[in-house]
Amino acid sequence: MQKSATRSILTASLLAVGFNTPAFCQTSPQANTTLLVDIDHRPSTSLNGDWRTIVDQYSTGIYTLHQELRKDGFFMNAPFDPSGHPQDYNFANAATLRVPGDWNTQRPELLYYEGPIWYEKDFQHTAVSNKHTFLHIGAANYRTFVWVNTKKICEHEGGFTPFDCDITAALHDGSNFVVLSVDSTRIAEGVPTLQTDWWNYGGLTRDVSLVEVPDQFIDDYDLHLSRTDRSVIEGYVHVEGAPAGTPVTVTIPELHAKIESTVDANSRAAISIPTKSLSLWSPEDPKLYKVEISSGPDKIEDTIGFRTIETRGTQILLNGKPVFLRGISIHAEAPYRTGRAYTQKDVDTLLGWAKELGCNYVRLAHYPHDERMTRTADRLGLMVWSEIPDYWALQFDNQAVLAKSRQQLSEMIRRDRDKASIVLWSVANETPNTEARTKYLTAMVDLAHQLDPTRLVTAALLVRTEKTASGSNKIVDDPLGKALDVIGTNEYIGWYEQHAEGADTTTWDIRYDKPLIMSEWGGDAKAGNHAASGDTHPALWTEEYQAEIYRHQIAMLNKIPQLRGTSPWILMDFRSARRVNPGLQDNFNRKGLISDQGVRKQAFFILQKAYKDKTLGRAE
Ligand code: GCB
Repeated sequence: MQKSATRSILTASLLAVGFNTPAFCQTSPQANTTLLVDIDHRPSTSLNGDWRTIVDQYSTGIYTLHQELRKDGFFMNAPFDPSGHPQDYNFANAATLRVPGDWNTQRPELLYYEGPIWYEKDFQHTAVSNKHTFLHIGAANYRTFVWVNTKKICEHEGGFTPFDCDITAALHDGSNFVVLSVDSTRIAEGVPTLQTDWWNYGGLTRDVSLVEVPDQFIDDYDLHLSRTDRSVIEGYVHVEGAPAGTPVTVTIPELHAKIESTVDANSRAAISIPTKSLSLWSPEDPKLYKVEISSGPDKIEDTIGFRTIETRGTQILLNGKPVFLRGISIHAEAPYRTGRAYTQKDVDTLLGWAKELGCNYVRLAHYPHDERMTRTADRLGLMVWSEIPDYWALQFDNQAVLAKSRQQLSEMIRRDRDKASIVLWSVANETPNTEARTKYLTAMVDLAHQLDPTRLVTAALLVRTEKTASGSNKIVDDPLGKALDVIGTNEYIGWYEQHAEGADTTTWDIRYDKPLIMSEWGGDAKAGNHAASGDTHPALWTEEYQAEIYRHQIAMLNKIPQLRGTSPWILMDFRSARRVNPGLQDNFNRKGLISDQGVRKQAFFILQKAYKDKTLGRAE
C-alpha cells in the first residue's frame, strides 16, 4: 500500500493500464539520452529564463478520465481556441517558472508540492547541415519526459545528474517548441528512495540549453596524470560516430605539448603525453592548464589540473605526500534565499565560507552538485568528496534500482572526471548492514573503480557502539569496508547519543587498515539561541551547546591514529521535511555552522581555529 501510494502518479498509472514500457515511460532509466562532457565549453544557446508551466497533480496531461493514454496530451501544446473544442490547458496563458530553479521556492503554493509539472518553451532554429542539436538538461528532479514539436524524444530518471537528448530529427526551421514533464514524486524504487533528510526540490533545477555539435563529435574524454609515472598525462578521447583512423589532437599550450592520435574501432583514441616541469594541482597551488582537444571540426577547450591521489596503509597521499582532509559537508542549498543552489554566486558563497573556515576539502552531500561547484573547487584548491544519492534504505534487493544507481554513478563520473579537485567518489551514505546491501554496494564500488581507476572510492558507514566500563567503544567493522579505499564514518556523539562529554570517554576500534574520514559529526543550534551567560550546562539547540560538541569531538578525533580527514555536518542550515519542531527547526536542519541567512554560529569559530592552527588532524 505504502508503495503504490507514493509511486509516481505517471508511472503507477501507466503500469495499472498495462503499459509496462509505453513509448514515453520505458522502465529503462536512461532511455535514449547521452551525456556530453564539458558542456560549458561548447557553443550553446541558453534556454534558461521563464518557461510556461502547468501544475498537473492528476497527470491530466497524459491520461483520459479512464486512465488511458491520451493522444492529445499537453505535449501537443495545442493552441487554445475558445470557440473550438473545449480544452483544459493553454500554455500560451500559463504562469511561468524560472529555469533554472526549483519550483518549491518560486511560488508559496508550491513549497510542499510533489508531483508532475509541465514546462513549455518556444525557440527559433535554423538547420545547419551535418550538425546535431542536443537539448541539454543540467538536472531535473526527479523524472523527466521530453517532447519537441509534439514528438516524444527522451526520458531520464535521477534528479542530480545531467543528460542530453538528440532532438535534431524533430526540429524544423523557424519556431519550435519543447514540452517537458518533470515529476518530483518520491518513489520507493527510486534513488534516493522515500526518506531523505533534505527537501525534495522539484523542477528544472539546473541550466537548460541547446548544444550544436558536428556529425562526429567529442562526447567524452579523460586526461589524468599517470599513477605510475608522474611525468606522463594519459587517458582517452572518444569521438562519437567516428570511424577507426579518425585523427584526434590534444594540445596543452603552456607545456608546449601537442599529441596526435587516432580513434580505434570503438571511436576511442588513446592519449599519452610526456611532460616536463608540470606543476601538480594541490590545495596550496591549484594549478590548472588549458587543454585543447580537437577532432575534425569539433574542438573543445577545457581547464584541467593534474595530480595523483592514492592510499598507502592508513595514509592518503596527494601527489605522493600524506595529506589530512580538513573539511566540511555541504548541501546544495542556496545561501540567503534558500532553495536549490545553482548560481555562481551560490557556489562562491558556499565555497568561500569553506575557505574562510580553513578547509582544504569539502564533502558535497548527498548527490552530485551543480558543475559550477566542482569547477570552482578546482580553481579554489578544495579537494572534493562527491557522492550519489544511495542514501539510507534503498531497495537493495531490486536489480532495477541497482541499474538506477549505476546510471547515476556513471553520469557523475562522466561529467566530473576532468576535475582535479575530486579525490573521492562516494557510493553511499548510512546504509543498513544487510547482505543484499553489501552485495549491491560492492558492485557499485567495483563500477566506480572500473569507470575511474584514478580516484579513491568511499562511503559513509554507520558504526556499532558497545558500552565499556568507562564509556563506550565505537566499532568500525561494516563489511562494506572491505571494498572501500577509504572508510567514511558518521557519528553524532553529543546529539543523537550521549552528551557532548561522551566523546571524552569514547574509544575507537577500527577493524580496517585503511584511512578513516569522520564524514559527519555535529549537532543542531538555532542561530541566536543562546544559553544564559555563565551557564556551564548549556541546553540543546543553543549555539553554546553546539560549540561544546565541537570542542569535545575535536579532542576525541585527535586520539584516532588513522584519522585522515573530517567533514562535520554541516556548513549551512538546510531545509528538510523531517525537521518539524516549531520555533527551533521550522522545516530546517539546524546543524549548520552558519544559518541559512549567513549568520556564523559559535561552533564555526571553534572549528575554524582548529583548522587554521592545525590542531585538528595530523600535520602533513
Ligand atoms: C546523518 C545523515 C544526514 C542527516 C544528518 C542529521 O547521519 O547522513 O543526511 O542530515 O545525519 O542531521 O541527522
